[in-house]
Amino acid sequence: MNFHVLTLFPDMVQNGLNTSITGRAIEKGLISVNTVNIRDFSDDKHKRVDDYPYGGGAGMVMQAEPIYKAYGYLANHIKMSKDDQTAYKKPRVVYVTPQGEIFNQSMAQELAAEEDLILLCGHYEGIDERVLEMIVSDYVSIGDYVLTGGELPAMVMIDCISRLIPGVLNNETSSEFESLQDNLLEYPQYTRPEVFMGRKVPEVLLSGHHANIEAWRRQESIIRTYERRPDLLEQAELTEEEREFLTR
Ligand code: 6GU
Repeated sequence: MNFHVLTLFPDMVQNGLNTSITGRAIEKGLISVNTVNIRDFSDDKHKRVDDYPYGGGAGMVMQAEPIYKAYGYLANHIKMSKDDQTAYKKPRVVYVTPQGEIFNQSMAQELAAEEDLILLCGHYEGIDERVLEMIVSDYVSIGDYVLTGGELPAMVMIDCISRLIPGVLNNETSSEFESLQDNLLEYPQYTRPEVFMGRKVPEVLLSGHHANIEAWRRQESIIRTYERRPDLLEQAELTEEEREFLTR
């Protein structure tokens, strides 16, 4: 999968993702992260990309033209990289903004099916609405808080989507049975030593009895979700018995 990021801070995005699991995924060719610096498409002699808002008010607004040109350059670059240009379909363009739909695991799964994904990162007070109307297909936020720019949210989305792509995680199945896929939180995990500062690993995990271990983990997942994220339980698929257990 190819991620394309329209940004004023390409180094931030590259440095953040060239490391660890995403870095290895890039090396293996499973994903690519292409950054386009919006500033390179400013025709201003001082390379300005922002201006005062019409109507007044605090802050600056990113101008339409550099973003439109950067997008045009990128869309052409993507098209030309394809073997069959007649089969080319316009990639989705995600504008990362606190005004978007809240990103979640099912959105990540949906986006992981795309061959190319363009992420547009804003700064300052926002972007001229006209260029958004022209190029953006999806508005996505990573949560109800405000950040200084869209780069971190774009990196969050790329990280989350990448680990769903086959081969990115060492363990082929480790992204299948985990938190949130099924609207349940993960069960607690333990590793050596068996006793840490007087605290023992739960006996069942040392028993070697796989059915009991599965049952214990399922129960711990449900209890943990009930305690920490009761809002998720409504969406979770629980048996009648499990629902009843929670009402006790
Ligand atoms: Cl996607 N962008 C910015 N600038 N702030 C955010 C956000 C996005 N999601 C939460 N806060």
